[in-house]
This record gives sequence, structure tokens and C-alpha cells, in this order.
Amino acid sequence: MTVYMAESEPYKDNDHDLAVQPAQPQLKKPPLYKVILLNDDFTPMGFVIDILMQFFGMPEDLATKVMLQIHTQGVGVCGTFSKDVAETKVFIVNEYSREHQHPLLCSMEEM
Ligand code: TYC
Repeated sequence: MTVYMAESEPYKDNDHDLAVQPAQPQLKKPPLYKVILLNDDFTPMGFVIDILMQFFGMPEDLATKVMLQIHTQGVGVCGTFSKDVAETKVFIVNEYSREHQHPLLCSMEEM
């Protein structure tokens, strides 16, 4: 009796020469969200600068620029994050503002 090793058998792919298209990846990248601050007439400028530094890691000069942009344009972007992180930032910024009796509003938008 002759025993053939699997490795030594001629390769047969059993597709009868049909071209087989590889499956397309089914996963999409999760969306990113912009966290934004809205202007108002009452929140002190220094408080907004502190928020941008404390919760969004901005250096003071950038935080000042972004605050002034919100002050003049009405809205500004603090950063872009995954949905969970954006929701958490919005929550803590709004909580912090309420605790300090400021009407500052933080929100998020899908990009
Ligand atoms: N407009 C505010 C003021 O004049 C300052 C301010 C800036 C408030 C940015 C909110 O998101 C804001 N004191």
C-alpha cells in the first residue's frame, strides 16, 4: 500500500477555475464627534479659558484664541473624540459650569 502525504499531493482548489472575489471588510470606522462650546453674554472669559485648558488640554495661548473665536463667531470646537469620550466631556463641562453658576453650554456634533 502506498501512503500519500497531504503535502505531496498535487494542489486542487476545487473552484473549477472560477475567480473567487475576496469578501469586503464589513466594519466601518466609528464616527467622530466635535465637542463645541457656545457663546453667551454672561460666562466670564477667564472661566471659558480655564475650561479649555482643564478639560481639553489646551495651552493658555490656544485656549485664549479659541475662547475669543467663540466670543466673536458664536461657536467653537474644543476637540474631536469618539462618541463615548465626547459625551463624557459634554457632561462634565456642563456640570462644572452649573456648579459655578455660569450658563455656558457645551454640546457635540457628529462629523
Ligand atoms: N461672551 C462672553 C463674555 O463676553 C465670553 C464667552 C466666550 C462666553 C466663550 C462663552 O463659550 C463662550 N463674557
